[in-house]
Amino acid sequence: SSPQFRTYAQRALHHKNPAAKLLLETIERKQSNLAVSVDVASPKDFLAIIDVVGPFVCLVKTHIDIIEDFAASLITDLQALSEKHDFVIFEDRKFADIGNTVALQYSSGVHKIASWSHLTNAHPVPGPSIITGLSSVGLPLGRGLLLLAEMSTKGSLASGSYTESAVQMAREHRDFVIGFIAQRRMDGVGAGPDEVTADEDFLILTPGVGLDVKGDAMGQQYRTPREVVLESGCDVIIVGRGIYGKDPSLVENIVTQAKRYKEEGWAAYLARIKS
Ligand code: 5FU
Repeated sequence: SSPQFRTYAQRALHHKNPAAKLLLETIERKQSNLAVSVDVASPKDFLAIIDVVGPFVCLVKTHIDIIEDFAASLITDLQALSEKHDFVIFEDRKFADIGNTVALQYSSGVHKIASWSHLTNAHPVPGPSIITGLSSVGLPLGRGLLLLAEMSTKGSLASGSYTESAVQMAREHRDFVIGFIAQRRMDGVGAGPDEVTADEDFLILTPGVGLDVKGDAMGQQYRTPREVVLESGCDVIIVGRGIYGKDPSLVENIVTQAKRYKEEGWAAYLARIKS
């Protein structure tokens, strides 16, 4: 059967990549397919939000280059929260350059992403060499890569044959590419019937999730957890402003929203595996 009708626990057994295994096991352990995207500039707010949502999420997604006055101690604090609350870390870096450059951007510079982020992602636009570059750094560390097969924004160019090529690239690098940022399942996309192996099981992490609004003023589009997980077969819902809203100091509201999205995401998953 398609992976979308299997439990997260069953799927964890069949993944060899340590980051994929960790994510699936964490989802099962915490009964949460909710990821929170913490897109705030203040390091203090960043850590405070993560500490508050930590109990409810399987994964925290970062844009580390948003943080003002970045200090290496922030990473130590983030890792301590990841241990305390049992969540996976995903730096949403969206690499998009030649293999040699992305390998340096991933390992070095101010942020040294590979040293702390279990998952990162890349645009497939440069072709397979971007995977070669990133895997030279990430694979020995047990990291995993997601390819951006689709985007949530209005007018996205990542569609049709571009999306199909992204899936083909992933199929050829199953050790490191564990799945996609996409809006739907990618099982069999772009492949003839003989090309899809029985054990093909890509993780689908999906941004553009919101319960109260349909989008923002800059092209973002939101769908509900039910549409994303039950109807489109995605595995993880990624929620940013829907959870921390406009004021990161409103702790009670953040807790309420995190619980709400966690429950909606899990109910959609339970309905999916029953169908
Ligand atoms: F790849 C993508 C995409 O297609 N859409 C996105 O929104 C990534 N994102 C990220 O998810 C984006 O950079 C934000 O960090 C987050 C969505 O935040 P929101 O506040 O829930 O809209």
